[in-house]
Amino acid sequence: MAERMRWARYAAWAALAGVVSAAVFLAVAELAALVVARESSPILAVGSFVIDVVPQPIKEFAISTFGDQDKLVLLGSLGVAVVIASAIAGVLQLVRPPLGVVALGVAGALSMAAIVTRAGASAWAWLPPVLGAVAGSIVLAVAVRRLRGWRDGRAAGSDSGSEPAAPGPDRRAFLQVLTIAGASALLVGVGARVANVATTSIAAVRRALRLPEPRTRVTVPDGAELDVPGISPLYTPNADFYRVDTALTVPSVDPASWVLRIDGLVDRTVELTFDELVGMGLDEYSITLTCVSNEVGGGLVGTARWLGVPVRDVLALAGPQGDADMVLSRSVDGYTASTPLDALTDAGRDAILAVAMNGEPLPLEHGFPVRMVVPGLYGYVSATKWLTGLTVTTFAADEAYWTPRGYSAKAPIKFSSRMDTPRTGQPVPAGRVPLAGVAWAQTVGIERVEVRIDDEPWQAATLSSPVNDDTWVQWMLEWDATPGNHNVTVRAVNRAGDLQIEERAPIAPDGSTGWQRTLIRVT
Ligand SMILES: Nc1nc2c(c(=O)[nH]1)N[C@H]1C(S)=C(S)[C@@H](COP(=O)(O)O)O[C@H]1N2
Ligand SMILES: [Mo]
Repeated sequence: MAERMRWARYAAWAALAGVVSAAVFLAVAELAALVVARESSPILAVGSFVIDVVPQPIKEFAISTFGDQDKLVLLGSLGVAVVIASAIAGVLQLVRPPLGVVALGVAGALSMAAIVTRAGASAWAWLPPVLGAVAGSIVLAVAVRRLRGWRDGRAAGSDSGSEPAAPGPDRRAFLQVLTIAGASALLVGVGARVANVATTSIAAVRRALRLPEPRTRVTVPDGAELDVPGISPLYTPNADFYRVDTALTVPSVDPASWVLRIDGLVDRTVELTFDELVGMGLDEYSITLTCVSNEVGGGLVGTARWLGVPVRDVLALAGPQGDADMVLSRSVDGYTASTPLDALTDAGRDAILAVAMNGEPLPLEHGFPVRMVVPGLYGYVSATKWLTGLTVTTFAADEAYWTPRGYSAKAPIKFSSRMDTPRTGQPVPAGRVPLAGVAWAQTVGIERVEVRIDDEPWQAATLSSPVNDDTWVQWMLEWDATPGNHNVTVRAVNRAGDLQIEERAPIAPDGSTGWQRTLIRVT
């Protein structure tokens, strides 16, 4: 009985030694991460890895159960798992050395695998988990050796099993190792993590970023914005701008280490830093961006003033070769888009690498620090965010992310029009009612917007003064609304004289078509 109690006591000390060793592991890894590779925090890397491998239904369950606390719950569970596993490793080291140290080594190898396989891992990312595992193993081995000395010394020195008069040197050494290692791990680990977050949070980097003044600015003519309540503003505030991407967590890209690689069918491969890019000179462009997934009347379209550099100037540094017809742009998260080479090189088209949106550096979720924006092409074939590479190639040789997933390799924007106000389900009082919205035909421009009430003749709407052909225009029509239900239909004519397509088409494979028809109740 006393024997078993004694065993439990030493096992408990060994478990504590295991937990302290794990704390040393994590603290050393955090410190090393701060110095050599800031993204290689083992806890966060393993957490992200778990998020990536967990099946979608479990993800949805977690989100519906824990709401936006889901990531906190994940990290908490991970912490509990680490404590339990490391306690077991401690006991193992006591009863079957060196199994505890082996367990720590395995944990180090697994976290290293989670770290180096993350998109964007730097060259030294493997080092922090290795250093952490080595330090943790040393602490575990030393501490448990002392613990055994304490246990065996007592077993040998006391035939009755009673307490010796004075604590043995091994007991004192064991407690010292544990206290010092535990306290410094806590201090160093927490300190390093806080310092890491405080100085590398990309949000902080973005806030501190100062871009050079643009050489030119967009001239917004008088009358570019109509004064109608409920109409889309000419420039969509960044906070309201639609967001579409495949990224589960917003990628963190530091402009200080950002490099754009231009390769493929080029005379020379070129690598461009962020400073070199903006050093080419920034100009301001007004461009309306549209998503292929935008349904007729939908909200996946927005306009911004972008600061950027023409893609053709950047490509020219590398010298695209004659047989190329496509540029495969690549994001840090592995996403790719296929853009016809001539859409990027045509002197008449303002395809840009954008670094700012509506007067500030690109918001993180809109591609910080650099994205593409190409007038006249849907976002999925042109507007790559968190851009890291341009490969000059051919449509025959390469395909982009969405191509094998049911969308066309090439996708020019189908020009369209939308009514913003009034909305279905928003009854309006009889009398003068302004009908208003936006229409876009990037690279061509909008000639006319027409509105039809029920089966009455089409009426021409008033247009705002266009900023340029790449920017949507606003339209409005004063309507003498009579009580009852009315159908309002909108269509546009572009500057080439084409009428907006009436026939309905779904978003796949290359964008929706149809005239928006809205039922308005007049009271
Ligand atoms: N890296 C990356 N870039 C991307 C995407 C993506 O999934 N990943 N989606 C594209 C699509 S489909 C569109 S419509 C635009 C949307 O840009 P926004 O989110 O800034 O509005 O980004 C494009 N760029
Ligand atoms: Mo899109």
